[in-house]
Amino acid sequence: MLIKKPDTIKSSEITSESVYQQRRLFMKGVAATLAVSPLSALAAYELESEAPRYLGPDWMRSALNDAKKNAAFSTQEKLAPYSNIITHNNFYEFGLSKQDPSRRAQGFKTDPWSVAIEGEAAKTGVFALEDLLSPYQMEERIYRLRCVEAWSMVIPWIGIPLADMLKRFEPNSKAKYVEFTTLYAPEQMPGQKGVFSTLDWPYVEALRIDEAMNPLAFMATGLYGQAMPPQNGAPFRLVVPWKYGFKSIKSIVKIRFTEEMPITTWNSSAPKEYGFYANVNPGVDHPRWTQKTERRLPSSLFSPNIIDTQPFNGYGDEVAHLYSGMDLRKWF
Ligand SMILES: Nc1nc2c(c(=O)[nH]1)N[C@H]1C(S)=C(S)[C@@H](COP(=O)(O)O)O[C@H]1N2
Ligand SMILES: [Mo]
Repeated sequence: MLIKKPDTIKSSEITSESVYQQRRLFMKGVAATLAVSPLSALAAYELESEAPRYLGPDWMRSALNDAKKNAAFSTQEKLAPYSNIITHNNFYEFGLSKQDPSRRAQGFKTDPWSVAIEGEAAKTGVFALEDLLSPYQMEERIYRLRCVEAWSMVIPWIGIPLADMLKRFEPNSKAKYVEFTTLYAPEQMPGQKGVFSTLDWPYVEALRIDEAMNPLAFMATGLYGQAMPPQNGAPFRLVVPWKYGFKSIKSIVKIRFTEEMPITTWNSSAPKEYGFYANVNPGVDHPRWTQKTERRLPSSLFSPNIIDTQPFNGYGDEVAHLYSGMDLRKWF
């Protein structure tokens, strides 16, 4: 994000209309009015034949397939096409351009996967991802994702509420923050290797504990009825829809409960540009991007699809109370 200039959107970042026409997706059987209804995730979206399939490990498949659609955490807005979600990515471990992750992450090894739980909690240790996820019913939630670069898309994620997972570790009264760390594996992640690297690795993000426990905060293991593609942060990633996308850290290997505010990657790299809170806020511009509007993908030169940005990305009813009394211009 540091490398972008304000007035230039590279044409390579704007997916052409023809791509969408070639790759139209057909949805079937997803109308749901009940609060929670079966999704049969792997069959819910009929992807066009050339779309890559991400099935995930055997143990995850039935959990994904049994995912329930959670209508309380959904939206009627148009989904971004699958092809768009899996080819327009920010995942600097695999390169700086939007297309690098989908090209370079395909061999990324995501199974077996383990996650270290550390810090201010009664139950800590290293857990196999399978054991972390197996107690929970997976659900599908359709969220807006708003990048600080002023583009956004609507994505149907599959996963579990973050709070449900965190509570199981019994965080203690000193647990004021939750820190998340991405895998460090330069032999697999070319962006982590030296010279062209813009960030300190591994990538780290964090939430205040009450943010992490908010019902909107989500751990995703899939999208569009499939397992999480590697370029989107397989095998599991955070999704915090009311914050800029950089908070939604991918491919997590460590979760740590802390008393002090953790040092996070983008905040420490450019503290005047990327705040710790990073709540979507049309009232506070980034030095290089106005945050008043956003380009909702799919967008093209002829149909840029610019829309107004909403405070908290439209999730104010659910989360504004977390910040009552805080000056959000200061705590941006
Ligand atoms: N580990 C890691 N997580 C990351 C990033 C990254 O570079 N590395 N990029 C972030 C940014 S800036 C955005 S906008 C979202 C993009 O998620 P997507 O590619 O699934 O759309 O991932 C976030 N999570
Ligand atoms: Mo982003």
